[in-house]
Amino acid sequence: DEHPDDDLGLATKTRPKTAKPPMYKVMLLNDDYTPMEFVVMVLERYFGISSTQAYELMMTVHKKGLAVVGVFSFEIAETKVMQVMDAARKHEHPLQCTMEKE
Ligand code: TYC
Repeated sequence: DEHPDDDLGLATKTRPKTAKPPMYKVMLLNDDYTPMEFVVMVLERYFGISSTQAYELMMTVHKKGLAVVGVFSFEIAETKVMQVMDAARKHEHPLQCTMEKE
């Protein structure tokens, strides 16, 4: 049986105490030289973003200086950064892609 003072009826939220892995934001940085079409291609190819969304996101980076293009586990984020940096290097574009813990 329930003692009258036991439950004040306040809604509380508890989180199951499971280890949740840290997530990493992958960001694209603006520069003056990388062609817009190349950035759009990178977003489509390596981040699976549709061409219209990729164009919008590229323009956000172009205007704001940088934008988060995705959030991933460490290993996936690291791979995305490497793929973008490799493609930029291969085409001799100064495009920069970085990751940061959320
Ligand atoms: N600023 C570049 C231009 O005018 C385009 C660009 C967009 C470059 C996004 C990098 O992450 C970038 N050609």
